[in-house]
Amino acid sequence: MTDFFQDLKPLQFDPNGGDLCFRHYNPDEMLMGKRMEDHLRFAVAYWHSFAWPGGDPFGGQTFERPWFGETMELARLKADVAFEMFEILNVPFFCWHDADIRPEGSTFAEGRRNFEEIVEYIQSKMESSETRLLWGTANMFSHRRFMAGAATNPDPDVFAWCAATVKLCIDATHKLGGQNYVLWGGREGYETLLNTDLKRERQQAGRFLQMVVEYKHKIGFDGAILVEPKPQEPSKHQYDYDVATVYGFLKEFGLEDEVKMNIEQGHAILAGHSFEHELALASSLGIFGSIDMNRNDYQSGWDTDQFPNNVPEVALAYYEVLKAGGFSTGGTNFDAKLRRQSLDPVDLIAGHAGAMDICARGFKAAVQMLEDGTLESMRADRYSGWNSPEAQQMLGGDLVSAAERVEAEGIDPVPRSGRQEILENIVNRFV
Ligand code: XLS
Ligand code: NI
Ligand code: NI
Repeated sequence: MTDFFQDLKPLQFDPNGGDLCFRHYNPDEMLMGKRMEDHLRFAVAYWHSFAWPGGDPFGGQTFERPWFGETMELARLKADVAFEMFEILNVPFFCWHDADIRPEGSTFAEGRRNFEEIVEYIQSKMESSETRLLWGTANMFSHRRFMAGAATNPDPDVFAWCAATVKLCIDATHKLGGQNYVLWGGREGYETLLNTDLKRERQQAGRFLQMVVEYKHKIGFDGAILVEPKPQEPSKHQYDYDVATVYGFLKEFGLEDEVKMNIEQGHAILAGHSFEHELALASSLGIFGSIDMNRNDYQSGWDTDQFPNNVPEVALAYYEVLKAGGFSTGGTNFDAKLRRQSLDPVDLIAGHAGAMDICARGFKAAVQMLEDGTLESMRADRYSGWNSPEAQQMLGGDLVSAAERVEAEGIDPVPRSGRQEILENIVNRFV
């Protein structure tokens, strides 16, 4: 045991408990025939919780963690503390980037050895832990070698480095029993079109993703490959802009049956959408995978990665997740940072515990909305005209036959209320 969390004990479900307990998240509560834990599949993000120093665009490190530094001993200490936190939170999953868990090393080979050694260490920790790996990913955006992109870099040596890195990270994800592998392309975009061959860069990104899928099949990794869309930041423009853009990209490269989406709440907002829009669209396209449940501050307009704290928003998101059939390999990852003044170990616990409670409340509301059925029956009723044989035949016909019906049948459409206020009032009964 480290002494980082001192005497903090694993949190219990207690609706009337004190500050450090779950008031709503009850892992064993049965909802729609399944335990709440198995519905929500919470994950801690290693990077923001254990590797992020607390900087913002105007200032650097505020957190002083005993494991900060680039040695293997400190990397092991970091893993020890991480697994202690997983136990305190009783969280079923975690996620990492290569850069979060190992010292960089001065050559690729040294970095690889560091990584492989720490992956072994994490594997040994997982043997005595309930917490499993939701996904692994590669950080191909922080180091200066990636400043002009990763797989989309004008320099083929960077492409090679990326290939070597992703191969290593998929191997490690496979070894640790990870359920997904994520690609988020923070630098896969551009700063200015004046120096960018957009066509070439998209081709490189497409070929890279095909290579990732080919490798997954080659080694028999049966987890899902997920792309995480984000419109901009750090790049001015990113190719994985939003779900619709990524779907077009997947179709172009023949990957629409191989790759699914990891959708982040804050990224949806940055793209000018709602979270539930991105979820509903991914679901309708058959590419819904997993979620990063962290929000942005609506005033600051950048990716502040805060823990969720808005039950109605979360409820509408889980409503879409449930309509998509719930998670299979995916889960609810908190890709969330503490605020930089939240210096204490207890802040890390409170941030996650509060987020888990918010999600539990939102999820329960979503279940009730679905079980109540009014929203879905009103939606079905709105489209009920399409159930008639004439309407269905029209879709199989052409413009001419549709046009002929108008006069032959004396068609004169009668506008109907969309009932938005009534629907919003219904949602309000549950949240
Ligand atoms: C950044 C992304 C990142 C991915 C993993 O905005 O959300 O944290 O989830 O690389
Ligand atoms: Ni993000
Ligand atoms: Ni994310």
